Amino acid sequence: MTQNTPPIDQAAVDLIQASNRILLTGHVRPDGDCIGAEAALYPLLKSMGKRVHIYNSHKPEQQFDFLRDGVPFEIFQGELPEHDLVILLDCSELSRTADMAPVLEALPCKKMVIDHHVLPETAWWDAAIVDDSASATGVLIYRLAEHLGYELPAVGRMGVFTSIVSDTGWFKYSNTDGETLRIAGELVAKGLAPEKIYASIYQRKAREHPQDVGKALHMLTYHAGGALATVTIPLDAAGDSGNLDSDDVLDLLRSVECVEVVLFIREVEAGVCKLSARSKTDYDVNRLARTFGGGGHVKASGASLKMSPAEAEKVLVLAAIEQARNDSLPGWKM
Ligand SMILES: [Mn+2]
Repeated sequence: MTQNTPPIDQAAVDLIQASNRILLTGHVRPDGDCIGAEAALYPLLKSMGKRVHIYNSHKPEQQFDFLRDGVPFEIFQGELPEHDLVILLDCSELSRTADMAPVLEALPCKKMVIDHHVLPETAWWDAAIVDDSASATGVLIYRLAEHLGYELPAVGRMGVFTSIVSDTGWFKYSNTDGETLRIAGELVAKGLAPEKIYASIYQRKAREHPQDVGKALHMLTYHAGGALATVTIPLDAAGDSGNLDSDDVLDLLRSVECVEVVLFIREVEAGVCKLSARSKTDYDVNRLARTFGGGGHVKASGASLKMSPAEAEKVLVLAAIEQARNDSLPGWKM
């Protein structure tokens, strides 16, 4: 453990130990951190003799299929089996599970949150393992395994590593701390092959992928003298906005020297836009996303906006510039 690592909350450990049937879930369109944390927690709980199910609103992307080895990911289809405990991973509000939320809420069982995002003001859960300074939810699972003296099996180790690399941009972002690298080092020392995970997650794109990136970049606009970049993708005539991984565009735009903040806005259904916001400076995109009912981290946040893509871009750009003005950021030409 690093010096500032908070201890695992004993109430959370007690609740896990007292529960026999445990359901794991996470946010919609689960990312590598969410899927990785589930793949790590599943065998840990199984080894404790628990009956465990994983239910998500969407199935894991194909790029994470190496985490399916012995880990049954089920898709929510309106009903959930009975449980003693639901553990919500990589988010802290049931609404982030979309369609599952009302069903989860109605379950007469205990609820736990394991998350590293900035938390909502009211703690509605029965117990939690939370630390918004942790680089990934997978780090919290690794801490829990360490706390319990449990050795993660290969799939669990790949789960934690996938969590970490997904949320640190393969160790590039400022959340890459000593603990993150220590854990990654321990996983590699135990036999994990980073290049295999890299190839699976990042090097299996479809042949159309480069053209999709090209198309998205046609929608690039700079604002505030170049400190702010937006890429807005509306639905096409067929009602599709592609399935481009926002990071493919966000990474590229962050590489531009003057750019401090990138907003990737995609219309996911008619009149509903999903925002992915990234900052490479001290600009707090969590604050920006919260203005629109979203949230996340200081440097990576998201939100869902019920408006047209043009309207979403307009209000987001205005709000982003307003925030820069309030904070008197020098790089922003207003
Ligand atoms: Mn995460």
